[in-house]
Amino acid sequence: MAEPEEEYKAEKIQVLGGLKAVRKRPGMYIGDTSTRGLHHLVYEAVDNSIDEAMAGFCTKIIVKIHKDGSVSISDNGRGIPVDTHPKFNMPAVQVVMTKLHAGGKFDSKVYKVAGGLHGVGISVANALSKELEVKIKRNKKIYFQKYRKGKPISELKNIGDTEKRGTTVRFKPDEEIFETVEFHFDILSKRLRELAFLNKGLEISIEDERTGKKHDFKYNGGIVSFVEFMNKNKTPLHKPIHFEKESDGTTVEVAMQYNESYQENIFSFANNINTHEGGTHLNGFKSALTRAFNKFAKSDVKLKGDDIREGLSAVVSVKISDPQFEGQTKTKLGNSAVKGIVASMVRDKLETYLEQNPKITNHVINKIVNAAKAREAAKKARELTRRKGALHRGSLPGKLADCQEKDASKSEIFIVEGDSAGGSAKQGRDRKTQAILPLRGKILNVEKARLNKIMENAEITAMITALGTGIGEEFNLEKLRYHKIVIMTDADVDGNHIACLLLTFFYRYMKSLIENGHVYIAQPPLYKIGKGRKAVYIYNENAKEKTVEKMGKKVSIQRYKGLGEMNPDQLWKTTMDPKSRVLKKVAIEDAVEADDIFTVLMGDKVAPRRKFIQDHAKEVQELDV
Ligand code: 0RA
Repeated sequence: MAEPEEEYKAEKIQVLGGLKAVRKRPGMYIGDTSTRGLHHLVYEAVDNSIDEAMAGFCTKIIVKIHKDGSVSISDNGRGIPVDTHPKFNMPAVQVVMTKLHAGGKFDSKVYKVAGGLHGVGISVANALSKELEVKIKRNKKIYFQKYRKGKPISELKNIGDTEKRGTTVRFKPDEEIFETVEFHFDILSKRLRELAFLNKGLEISIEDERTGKKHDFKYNGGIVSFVEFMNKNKTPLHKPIHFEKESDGTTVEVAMQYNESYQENIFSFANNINTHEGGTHLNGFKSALTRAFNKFAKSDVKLKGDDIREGLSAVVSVKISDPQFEGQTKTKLGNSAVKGIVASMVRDKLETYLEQNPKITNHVINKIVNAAKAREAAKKARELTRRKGALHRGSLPGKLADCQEKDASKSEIFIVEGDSAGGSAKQGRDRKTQAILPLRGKILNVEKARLNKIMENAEITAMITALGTGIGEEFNLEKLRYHKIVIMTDADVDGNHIACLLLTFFYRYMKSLIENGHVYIAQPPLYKIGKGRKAVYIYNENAKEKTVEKMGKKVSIQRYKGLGEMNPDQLWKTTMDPKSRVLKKVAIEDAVEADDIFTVLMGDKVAPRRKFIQDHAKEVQELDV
């Protein structure tokens, strides 16, 4: 670990405001007060330790979820300064904990994050905590201070001696503020793993004292390890390619590796923040990629970006001093200069690489040319479908029972497994707002086919036409004819498989439908429990026991194996009626994991699928009862 070079001066800590405002309007500072906002508190604290690591003074971060519901974040950095801040006449740590946006600006190597939700400071976690304790090891001493709802309840005390250095912050979120105060190991673990990939060599561990679960992350390969991780269940075409360059205080790092699949998988980050909406760094990368490959392809036809990125897994990470975050979720990098910096670096390095590795270059270019041919064929197929459609009435598929409503925001479509359930759904529905599209048998597994093959599948083309959005380059969310797309399948193994196939299709080819919250899964009941004239529908196993107990003896239990066993009226009441139904909205919580799940479950490698099913055997059994 590096020695502290500059002596700390308390007045360098910048202060922007008080904490009252944070408790009054927490959403302004952490986004919301749901599970997401709750976990954001931990990220704020971890970000401080990461800053300390990026400055070269910290090598290890430990996050613990404690039995009492609190969480602690420890690091072995320099320790938050404890000397008196001249302006506030209190220890610097107290300024950091009680004043909004207080942070140290010491040297240009410290990349602070401006705007967005990050970087609001640990004081926000303090303001929103029932209790917070900070312990600092610094100057051979141990210091301690405790707060309640952001206010100190004791002075900073020297409580012992030590040879070590570092900071531990432990807090218990305030249940007056948050809808839930339960921390999730998996949510924290995913983000910490990502941070470990992005900060090579940094050790990050997470431990859950409630369950004994523990993960240790340390990746000496950094984002190269990240790309290997992304491709772990795919067949790579070469070893990962890695570039890194620093100029004028901007660091650009890229790792990329092609695999045999047809999916593009690029993650971009700015100052460790996942830029889900992309931005200038991603645009720079894509444009350099297109130029470099076009320089090397012998054909006179220009290769298109989409074809060049087929089967590519990549991570683009930039660290810059004044990032501008834009977009709906503030995850789009806006700094215009970054595009050119990334593009020229990637072009330069990638062209050299392609020149020096002709075998790999040929292999990849072959794949790109095949992708281009398939895309051309898909385009023809699309035109054909369109022309064929135009010959029939309107251009909607024959088996679609459309709704009367023309306003998409008030319309729903149920994609239903099988003709018989489709028939019940057609009879039971509210025909004003609900359309029904029955699917015959299983749709094509899109994980194993290119778009041209997919376009030959009648069930899929019917679905694309019904939705109205088009697909591939033509996809247009504004043309979506129904804002709710409901997948309705039997609650058995086959039904699950069909739902998975449909989800894979949406995820791979119409991802923004999922990202914009348009895709739902219907929850048909598993049982009907009756007694006399009373009947209760049961949607999960737990509720079954409870209900039977409550209703007493002599109850009749009917188990529904499929949607077809319900008459139209029952199907309406239990599964389709907006007043009483349960719909599950499909959301992508973690893009790396989502890609992996689809690859493993729907891809062509058998061994990882078997392992996944064994690992998840319990859940599978529950689905399969
Ligand atoms: C300001 C200045 C210095 C360190 C820190 C803040 C610091 C903050 C946190 C928060 C969690 N862990 C942290 N570690 C360090 C450097 C002061 C010096 O020159 O020693």
